[in-house]
This record gives sequence, C-alpha cells and structure tokens, in this order.
Amino acid sequence: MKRVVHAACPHDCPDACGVLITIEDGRATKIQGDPEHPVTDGFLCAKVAKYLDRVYSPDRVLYPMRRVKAKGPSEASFERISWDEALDEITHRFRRIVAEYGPESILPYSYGGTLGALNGASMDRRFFHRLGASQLERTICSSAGEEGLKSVIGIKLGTEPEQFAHSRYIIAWGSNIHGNNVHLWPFIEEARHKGAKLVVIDPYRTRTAKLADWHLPINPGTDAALALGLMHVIIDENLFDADYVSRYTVGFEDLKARAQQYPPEKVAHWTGISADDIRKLAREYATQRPSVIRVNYGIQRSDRGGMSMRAVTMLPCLIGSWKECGGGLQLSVSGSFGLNRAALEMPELMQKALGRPARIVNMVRLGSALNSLTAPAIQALFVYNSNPAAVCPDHNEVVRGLKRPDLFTVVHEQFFTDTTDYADIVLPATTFFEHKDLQAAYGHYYLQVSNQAMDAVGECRSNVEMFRALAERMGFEDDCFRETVDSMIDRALQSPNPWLKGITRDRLEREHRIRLNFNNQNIEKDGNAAADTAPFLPFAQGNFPTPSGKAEFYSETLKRQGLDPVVAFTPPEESRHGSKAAGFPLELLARKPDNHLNSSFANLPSVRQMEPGIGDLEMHPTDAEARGVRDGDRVRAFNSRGQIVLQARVDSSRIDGSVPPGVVAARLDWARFSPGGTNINVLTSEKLTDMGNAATFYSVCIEVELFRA
Ligand SMILES: Nc1nc2c(c(=O)[nH]1)N[C@H]1C(S)=C(S)[C@@H](COP(=O)(O)OP(=O)(O)OC[C@H]3O[C@@H](n4cnc5c(=O)[nH]c(N)nc54)[C@H](O)[C@@H]3O)O[C@H]1N2
Ligand SMILES: Nc1nc2c(c(=O)[nH]1)N[C@H]1C(S)=C(S)[C@@H](COP(=O)(O)OP(=O)(O)OC[C@H]3O[C@@H](n4cnc5c(=O)[nH]c(N)nc54)[C@H](O)[C@@H]3O)O[C@H]1N2
Ligand code: SF4
Ligand SMILES: [Mo]
Repeated sequence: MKRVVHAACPHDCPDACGVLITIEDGRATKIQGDPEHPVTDGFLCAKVAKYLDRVYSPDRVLYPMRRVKAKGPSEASFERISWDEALDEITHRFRRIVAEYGPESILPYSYGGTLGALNGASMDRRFFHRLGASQLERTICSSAGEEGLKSVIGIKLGTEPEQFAHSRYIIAWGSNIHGNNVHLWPFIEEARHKGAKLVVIDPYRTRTAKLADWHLPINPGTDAALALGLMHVIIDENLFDADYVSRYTVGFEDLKARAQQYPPEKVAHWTGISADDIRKLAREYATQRPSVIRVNYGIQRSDRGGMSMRAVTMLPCLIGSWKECGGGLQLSVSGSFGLNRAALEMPELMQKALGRPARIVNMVRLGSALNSLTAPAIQALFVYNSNPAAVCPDHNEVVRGLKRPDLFTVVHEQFFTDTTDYADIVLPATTFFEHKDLQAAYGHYYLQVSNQAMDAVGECRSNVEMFRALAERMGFEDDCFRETVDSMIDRALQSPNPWLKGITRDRLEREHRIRLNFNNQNIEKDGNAAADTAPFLPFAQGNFPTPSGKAEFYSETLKRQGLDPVVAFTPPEESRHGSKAAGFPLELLARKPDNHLNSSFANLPSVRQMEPGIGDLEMHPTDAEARGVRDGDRVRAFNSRGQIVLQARVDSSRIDGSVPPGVVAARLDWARFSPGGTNINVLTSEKLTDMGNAATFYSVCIEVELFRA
C-alpha cells in the first residue's frame, strides 16, 4: 500500500520546509518538498533531499547501548542492552547522585537536533524540572542577536520572506542565504528580475556574495561601526524619515550625537570598507525603496555581537522602511508564534523538587562546567538534540570534562557521534519520519503539524517518549508525564497570542500549513478562515512592544544593565584591532558547512561528498606567502587554546578570493573525521557576548605555520 504523509523538516534552519514522505508497505521510499507550501515551494535543500540515506543509514543507533571500554573514540566499545536495563541503570545512578550530591549535580544538555515544539522542549523539560536538575542556558546560537534586536524593536519578528520579491534594494548582512536559508533565494531572484540590487556584507566570499551585485568584505566584528557610519551619512544628508522617527522612535537626538562620532573615514579604518563605499551604500539604502535587510546570525557570533545587531536594527527605524511592503528587516521571526511554552515545559515543577528555581549553567561554557564547577560539581550529563563534543567551543576543555571517569553521561542520539564516544549509556532516537510534532519556523510565518510517517526503526524512541518512560521509572506520578502528544499540541496552541486565534490541531492536520492569523480574523463555523494574505507590516504605525512603545535608539533597560543605552563600536578583544590579538594575528572564521547542518549530516557519505575540502584552511595569498605556505600544504593552526592540522587552500586570485587578507576560514566537522581527532572548535573560546551570554565563534585569533611532522 502506498500513501503520502505530510511532515515538516525540524532541522535547525530558518526554512522549516513542508515535506511529503511516500510510504510503501511501511517503508519510506521517497521524500520531496511540499509544492503547496507558499514559502518552501516544493523543493528541499540537497542534504534533506537525501534523507532516506539518513533514516535508513547503517550507522543509526537502533538499540540502547552500554559502554564496555574506557571513554574515548575507539571502535565497538558498546554492548546492546534492553530499554528496561538502560532505564534501570539511569534511574539507579540518578537516585544515587541526587542523594549524595543533590539534583543540581545533574545537567541536561540539548540544543537544535530538532526544533519540533514537543521534541525540542516539552517532556524533557518537565522531567528535569521535576528532578530539580540544573537548568541549561541555551545560548550557543542566537541570543546575542535576539537581545540586540529586541533592545530596539521589542520582539523577535521581521519582514516575511514573500515580501522580498517586492524589495528594490536587498542587503544580506552576515547572512549566507544560499547555504543556510535557501528558500529565501527565489524571492530575491524575483526581485532582481524586476531590477532590485543585492548587496552582501560578509568577510567571507560566500556563494551568496559571488552571486550578488555588490560584495563588501567587512572586517569581522566591525558591523556596529559600519551601521553607525551609515547612520552618520543618512542623518547628515537628511535621508532619514523625519516623520517616522518623530512618531515612532525615542532617542533620536542621542543617536544623532553618537553617529556624529562615526564619519565614513573613521569607519573605513575599522571595517576595511572605503569611505566612498560607505557613503554610496548609505545613499542607496536610504533612497532605493523599498529596501530590506536580511541580517542573520553571522554578525552576532562576535564579542560585541549584541551591540552589532542593535546598531543594524536601528537602520530600518531611521529610514522608515517598516512602512513598506518589501521593507524592514529580518533576523528571526520565531517570536511571532507565541506557543504556550510554559504549558509544555512546566517550570513550576522545580518548585516541587527544590522549592526554588534550579541553578543555571551556560551551555557555551560546558568545558568549564564539567571541569571546574563546584557546589555542586556536575556528576551526570544527559545529552539529547546536540553533539557538544563537536559543536561546543574550546573543544579540548569539553573533551577533558567528558573524559572524567566519574562523570555519568547519557546520550540520546540517532547516530554514534563525537559525543557518544564519551557516553556511558547511548539511547536510540527517532527521526522526524518516526514521530509526530508541531513545527513553527524562524524564517517564515507558517505553522505546521509534522505527522508520523512510519514506525520507528529498531527500538528508537522520540524524545517525548523516552523522557516519559524515564519519568515513570523515576516514580514521578504527576499527570503531565502521561499527557499524550496530541494533547500537548493542543496545549501549545492554547496561548494568549492573538495571532494563534482559530489555529487548531484539527485545522493543521487538514490544511498542513497555516499562516499566523495576523489580521485576527474570525474563524467561520466550519473552521475555515478566509485566506489571510495581506502583507504583514507589524511596525508600519510603530506599535513596537518595547517599554516605551517605540523603537528605542535610547534604551533605559540597557542602561540599567550597565550597557551603553545608545550604541557604540568597540573592537572585539580577539580581532585585529582588539586587545588580545598579540601573537595571533589572523582572524579565524570557524564556519558552518554549506551542505551539512552544524555537525549533523557530516557522517552520511552521500551528503559528505557534497562538501569537498571540509578539512581545508582557507588563506589569502598575502598571508600564505608571508608564512611560506603554498596551496595544498599541511599547516598547523594554533592559539593558546589548542591546535589543529589542516590543509591550506590559498586563493588563486587576490580579487576573487574567498577570504580577505588577515582572515582565515575553516569549516566545522566531526572531530573523529579530522586527522588529529579534533575539530576547529579547539581554537574557539568560551568567551560570552556583550548581550545574551552567547557564543563568540567568529571572534577568534590564531597563527598559522607550515606543519612539520
Ligand atoms: N547548510 C546549512 N544551513 C544551516 C546551518 C548549517 O550549518 N548549514 N546552520 C543553521 C543554524 S544553526 C543557523 S544559526 C543558521 C545561521 O545562518 P547564518 O546566520 O547565515 O549563519 P552563519 O553561517 O553563522 O553566518 C552568516 C555569515 O556571516 C558571516 N560573518 C562572520 N562574521 C561576520 C561579521 O563579523 N560580520 C559580518 N557582516 N558577517 C560575518 C559568515 O562568513 C557567514 O557567511 O543557519 C542554519 N542553516
Ligand atoms: N565552530 C563552530 N561551532 C558551532 C557553530 C559554528 O558556526 N561554528 N554553530 C553553532 C550553532 S549556531 C549552533 S545552533 C550549534 C548547534 O549545535 P547542535 O544543536 O548540537 O547541532 P547539531 O550539530 O546539528 O547536532 C544535533 C544532534 O542532535 C541529533 N538529533 C536530531 N534529532 C534528534 C531527536 O529528535 N532526538 C535526539 N535525541 N537527537 C536528535 C542529531 O543526530 C545531531 O547529532 O553549533 C554551534 N557550533
Ligand atoms: S534543512 Fe532547511 S532547507 Fe533543508 S529541508 Fe530542512 S528546513 Fe528545508
Ligand atoms: Mo544556530
């Protein structure tokens, strides 16, 4: 029997594609994009187009496993056990640890394996809250940018992707659209056919930059200076929207005074972009309308990433482009869904366990947490939806912690990863083909139900079912641990957010995707709303959900936090102008692979072959020559935290190079696939950003030399 099931891709990607899975006699035989999805439009990225290779990979974890040899990467160090044995062992160890050290000595560790609302954060949170485990501060990706964005406009939402087709001037700012957000590209192409210009601001010459009309290779971490320089010109030349500014913003005079301090010549020194180009960009952006900025997370993985994002967010407020269809700015739109997360996660359960909220441990600083946290020290680590032994900064410290023989580590995974190398117990996890979920997005405004297409392979269990079983085994009798998946979806949708009005599970199951109800239309009796397709212009008339109700060029909240209430540029400590560059003159971009997803997919041969040269260190000829390095040479890249041997790729042309002078780039890979058993995160640091306690993957200084074995 053949059937086609509607699902939604849950990987950590803005696009949240609508997916159709063909099932024949219980087996998935085809995956394709859902042609009816208005944004993702029937195509999938290359890696997910090969998803059958992932679901049916011979390397899947199929059964619970127990370690039989010492921790570390070595073959066949696990034996198969039953789920009963696994759950017994985990609960036995947890009970002992709780009795001896208290529940906060247990640390959950999860991030973006699946962004499904339930399997991302629901039963797992209930479990750890009820246990009284330490809380994880999940800031490895986006929180600096979020805080910077919200400090100006109050909420995490922005221009819908469909509107980019109407833009006349598009800036991709720290945004690798072709690699990381490919479903925005057709809208940009449509705009360009109508004459729009695409500008890319990125130190690295990405595929997006190569295809753009204008690429500005900016020095890493200097975006706040560029934004201030643009505002300097826009204010100086009277190109701002005085009416919009006076009605809907606060702090213009403070901003004006600040921008005065950033004339283009000075900004050119910081950014490496000429004063003429800064003036030209400012004039074009302010006058070729509608103009829109697709800023992505690239600019906020930097020491002062929060302030960089704050400065960029001010631009559309200054020129009033929020009024126009095809104007404004998009970083992430996830704040618009407003699902009832509290009902899914039930933080009140911590009260029962501890009588207070549990302590918070930052995920970026996992190495420090495992090696030096006290009162109490971490005794057990429970990893799911994440591969910290690959993705976490300061890899050597992370591995040192994971190797601790006294640390009890459980990893719930689809594959044997760098992290399972250090697990005591490995549990098998389902893929999205094998469980049901509710799927929001961070790059568009459609909500979807992702249906279960097939039975779980082997003895895999979803995160929801695994934590349900663990809670039962721990003896947690609260009703919430017996709640069904459907009831949890219903509960997530029961939220005060007016844009969810009329959106029910029943409708999602029938209609597959529903745009948020922005015009708050009434739903007719049969459950169908008239299609709400009017462009979403959230800030056309102000309505910023900030403390002042206006876009904040001046923020009292930041001032209270001891931060600059306006915005300023300070060079990142680890950068060419920074205080910690001595001895390590090259700025490293420890980048994402275009065809993998962070560390996911790297282990699948059919996907890996799409990412040739993943072990390369890209260098500019000037920097290579100065070190006697030629294309193809093996080089040692190092700083005070670690070293890694990579193959030098030196650009053939100074003008068309992938990296500008002073910048080197390498891609994230699994440690076990790299020659020395370490990956590029041996060079990145635990330092947190100025706002949002996020990671600083793109503020890293290193030195490079020829490798002599
Ligand atoms: N194919 C693929 N898709 C992905 C991912 C993946 O790994 N692979 N990861 C997913 C995840 S988790 C996320 S968060 C999103 C992220 O998507 P993006 O935000 O696009 O993420 P990045 O690739 O980190 O950064 C974007 C660009 O910023 C540039 N950049 C670095 N430093 C600076 C700077 O200081 N200034 C400026 N202007 N640019 C800078 C980088 O060179 C990069 O090309 O993508 C998601 N999609
Ligand atoms: N050097 C460098 N490091 C980086 C970045 C970078 O750009 N450069 N990017 C950073 C960013 S932006 C992010 S978001 C993080 C991402 O870090 P992670 O969220 O850890 O992302 P992945 O590497 O995709 O690993 C997710 C793991 O979850 C597993 N998984 C998938 N679905 C499920 C499920 O349903 N259940 C369970 N139990 N497991 C599942 C996958 O098999 C995979 O091994 O990495 C960060 N690290
Ligand atoms: S990873 Fe992104 S682009 Fe690829 S299928 Fe999933 S949502 Fe779509
Ligand atoms: Mo991310």
